[in-house]
Amino acid sequence: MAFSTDQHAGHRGQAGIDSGTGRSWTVVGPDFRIEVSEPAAGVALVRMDRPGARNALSMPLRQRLAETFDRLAEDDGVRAVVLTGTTAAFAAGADVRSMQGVDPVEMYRRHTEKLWAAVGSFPRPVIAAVNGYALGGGLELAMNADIIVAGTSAKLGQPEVKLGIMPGAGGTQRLLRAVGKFHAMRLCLTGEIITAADAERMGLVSEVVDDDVVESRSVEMAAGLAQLPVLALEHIKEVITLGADAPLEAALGLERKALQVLFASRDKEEGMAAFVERRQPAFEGR
Ligand code: CO8
Repeated sequence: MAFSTDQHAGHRGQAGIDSGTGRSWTVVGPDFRIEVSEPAAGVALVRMDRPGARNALSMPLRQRLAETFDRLAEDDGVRAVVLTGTTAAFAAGADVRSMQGVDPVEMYRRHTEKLWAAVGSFPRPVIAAVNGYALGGGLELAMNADIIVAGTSAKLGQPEVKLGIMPGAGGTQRLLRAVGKFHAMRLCLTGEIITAADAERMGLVSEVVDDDVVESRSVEMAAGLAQLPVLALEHIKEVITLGADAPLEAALGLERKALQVLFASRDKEEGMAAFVERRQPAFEGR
């Protein structure tokens, strides 16, 4: 299915395929679109839609998604991002058709790790709002977010083994770190697809809500984050992300240093003054 290009072009990231202005734009690919909107102040909602393929992550879709996150990262006014798909699927994995007949050198040259890094290293909070399938590369993408909100009907898993391959963009390692050896082994070895309730029990998702409020709940959470002091948010995210794989003493040192840095921020003075004076704080992001 081909999407038509919006004629009201405001921004053009790449030759004639982006349209829109400010914090709302649409990326139009050959068989997908990525819609960016600002549903609340400081919140970017990024919606992937590749109809007919359960949002399978083709290389063009991955590349444009990475560019979208790079562009959002440059905008200090974007305080939190909600990444979502459609009601049918967050993403059903890497595009299986695009991997048929592909050799190892081509797989290497795709450098998909760089594309996911645009999401994983986004400096401010990212919430994955998951409806439907989050499988294989789709679950790997969700695990690059900081918070996962899933609908009750969501289905998650790493089914790559059934294709004769294995996860290759964090599905073994991020999953291991998120849920521990025995759940990670079960999911990756069996390829079993689990429910949102099972995922919540094993700590793979942050919150499970009714399917029809996944997006609104995620935006509500992001809007709350967008009101908080951004330097504190960025430091918390950085310390949890980097600290997860560091020795405990080093990670605790990183935590202390980050806290000490925040004592140089105007928002720290404002937050504490507002508490003592029993008023709402007016954070500046400085
Ligand atoms: N890739 C390509 N096309 C897909 C994919 C996919 N991952 N998933 C679904 N589609 C397509 C189907 O082929 C079908 O297309 P068509 O109508 O033209 O035949 C269409 O989407 C609808 O799919 P279904 O008819 O199968 O819909 P159902 O609702 O019956 O089932 C499922 C939905 C359960 C999601 C099913 O489609 C499915 O099992 N999909 C594949 C899931 C999967 O195996 N994902 C893992 C892929 S491998 C991976 O992600 C990691 C590889 C490691 C690489 C890392 C770096 C590149």
